[in-house]
Amino acid sequence: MNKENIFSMASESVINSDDKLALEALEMAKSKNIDLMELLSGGFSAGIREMGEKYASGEVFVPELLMAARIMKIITAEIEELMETSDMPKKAKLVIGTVKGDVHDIGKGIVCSIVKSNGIEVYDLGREVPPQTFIDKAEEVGADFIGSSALLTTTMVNQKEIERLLVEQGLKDKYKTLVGGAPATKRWAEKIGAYAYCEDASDTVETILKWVNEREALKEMV
Ligand code: B12
Repeated sequence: MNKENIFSMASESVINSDDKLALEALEMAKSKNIDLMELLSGGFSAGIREMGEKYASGEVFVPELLMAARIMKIITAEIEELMETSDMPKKAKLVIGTVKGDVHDIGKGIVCSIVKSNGIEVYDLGREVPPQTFIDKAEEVGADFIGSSALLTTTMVNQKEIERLLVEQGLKDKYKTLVGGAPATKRWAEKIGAYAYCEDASDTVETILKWVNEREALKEMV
């Protein structure tokens, strides 16, 4: 079985909510030394995205989405465990969560796994997180980044609220804010004054590591 077939198998397992097939695809990918992060974002995520299209066209409903989401959760956890990097020196700290009113946390979960596997310390606040909680946690742990995920056009305003609170509390320059989720865009990030919009998990890693490298270069200069 080639890489393409394994990716289709992964996608199909999410569409059919088939946990056995999902784990089989994972085993197969492992035996072929396929990059598991790629399998997660290219294979399994393709399945959940297709479910989104089916939902939008009225072909499937919330219960089917929930079953597909369960497969994503199982697989993300499995892959994260395989990528365990607890002894890696930590390069930066990220506080992350899904904003208040929003329960979509699959994408955030993927971001957490991939970011962690690149040596970034992650504090995951879960979902339906009030704006002030992001800031309180960042203050508590001395974070570098605050990342918020929003999947609904009605909840993305909470990303703006985080920016407003940071300004109000004189903390705007202390943290780099990252916004993500399907309705977020580069334009939205600019409009609300966020540090960056990240399209996906690898974009998030790139953005954080670029900042880490710039900080290192600055340290060397002084
Ligand atoms: C699965 C799903 C659900 C599941 C969520 C389960 C879970 N635990 O997450 C359930 C069934 C619970 C659900 C519920 C609802 N959903 Co829903 N759901 C989806 C669906 C199909 C997939 C979302 C997903 O997981 N995508 C896959 C991941 C991998 O992609 P992602 O989230 O975009 O994440 C990537 C990037 O965005 C980025 N990223 C994400 N977060 C972050 C954060 C940071 C900091 C950074 C840097 C990057 C980043 O990196 C990720 C990985 O690459 C989408 C369709 C879609 N196209 O998004 C609809 C969708 C988001 N849902 C929708 C709706 C309407 C709802 C409901 C209101 C339905 C209802 N009538 O009840 C409820 C809302 C509940 C609530 N209050 O939140 C609409 C939203 C419409 C809108 N414009 O607002 C969508 C778009 C479906 C549609 N086409 O209509 N949903």
